Amino acid sequence: MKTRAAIAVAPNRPLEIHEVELDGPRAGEVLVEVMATGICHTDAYTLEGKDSEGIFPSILGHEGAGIVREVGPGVTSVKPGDHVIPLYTPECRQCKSCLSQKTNLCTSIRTTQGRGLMPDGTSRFSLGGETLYHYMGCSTFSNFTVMPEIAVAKVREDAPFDKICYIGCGVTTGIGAVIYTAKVEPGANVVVFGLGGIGLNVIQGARMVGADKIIGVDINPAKRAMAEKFGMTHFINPLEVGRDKVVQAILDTTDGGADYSFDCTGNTAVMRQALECCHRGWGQSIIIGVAEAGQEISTRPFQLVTGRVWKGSAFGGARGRTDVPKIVDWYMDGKINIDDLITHSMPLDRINDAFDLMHEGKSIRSVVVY
Ligand code: NAD
Ligand code: AHE
Ligand code: ZN
Repeated sequence: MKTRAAIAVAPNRPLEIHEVELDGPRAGEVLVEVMATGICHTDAYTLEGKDSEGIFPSILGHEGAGIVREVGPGVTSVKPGDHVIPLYTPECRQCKSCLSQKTNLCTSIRTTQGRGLMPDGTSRFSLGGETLYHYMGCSTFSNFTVMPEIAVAKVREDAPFDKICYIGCGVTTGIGAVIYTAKVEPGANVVVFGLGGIGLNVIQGARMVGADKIIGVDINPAKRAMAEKFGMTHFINPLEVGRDKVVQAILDTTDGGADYSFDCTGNTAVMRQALECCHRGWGQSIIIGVAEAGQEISTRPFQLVTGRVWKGSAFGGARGRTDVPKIVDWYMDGKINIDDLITHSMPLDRINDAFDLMHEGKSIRSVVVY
């Protein structure tokens, strides 16, 4: 079939809208009509050529919601008409990782996914005979896409696509990092570096679990008002206090250091500050931000010897097929706020505007509605 898609033709070039060819679902796969997709900073990072797994030409996008239109042979868990959220972290429930119950990082199709291919090693997308590669196993910047059955979460049908698409990455990543990865307890002091589409969801998760102080750190003062609305109690602008004084300011505000900190910037210097602002003996720092290929983190080992813990979190530690439908329920029950974080909406033709708004610091989340 033909479908409209935004193609990443090469690094640092605007996405190009084309009618592309899409082959139908093979065994274990489903055809999804994408109804809406968010634009995450990770899409921008890959488009800028910073992703060691970035492949061109490809169809980016990994924060979508849509409807199953066709299923391939052997598919049993979803049927045409089901509403789904594509999962860049699938949940096969059979691999060593899924069975361990120690991680959400299902490994069953990770190798082909990282090469821009479906699990059988081929792409379903092409243009004029040239292969177009999938992205994070999702490619939601296409009106129709093909997904492995294990990489879609079936969700309730009364939830609006233009809001719940954000649960496909940002909402789950931020809230999940608090509740599944860090397991923040009531009364804890929390610091969030980077108050964008992810960091604001960390703040909302911290407020949900009853954190005490929620300190936000961002170089863009325009992010302050929204962060306060979502539960931030203290704001630090490194450009005002001085980048080298951020850690001390947090130690002073928290009587010795944060119980939990979260990096939502992808900046390795910030990641170091996020670790070093943690309380001696027990403070945990969770890396969510994705750093450019080749970057490395560093600190004095003494920081770890004295009890601070450095962790990472992908997709908030959430098990997609199990946890995503529950998060959709939380939204529909009014327990979490998504609407206020979606600051911009546009048709696919204007998707490049979403990247501009992100880089200018003017949006939290932009959503393309097909
Ligand atoms: P965003 O652009 O919406 O937000 C980033 C925020 O960080 C902005 O408010 C920006 O002003 C702030 N910032 C940048 N440099 C800073 C600095 N030096 N100090 C303080 N604040 C700074 O991006 P986003 O969509 O929220 O994504 C944030 C990061 O999380 C990205 O690196 C993205 O790739 C990553 N991410 C990771 C996962 C995961 O599963 N681990 C999931 C989604 C996104
Ligand atoms: N491809 C990159 C790594 C990118 C990365 O870390 N992605 C996160 C999700 S970001 C969503 O916005 C993730 O889930 N990582 C776990 C995984 O298996 O990819 C690289 O460095 O090669
Ligand atoms: Zn994302």
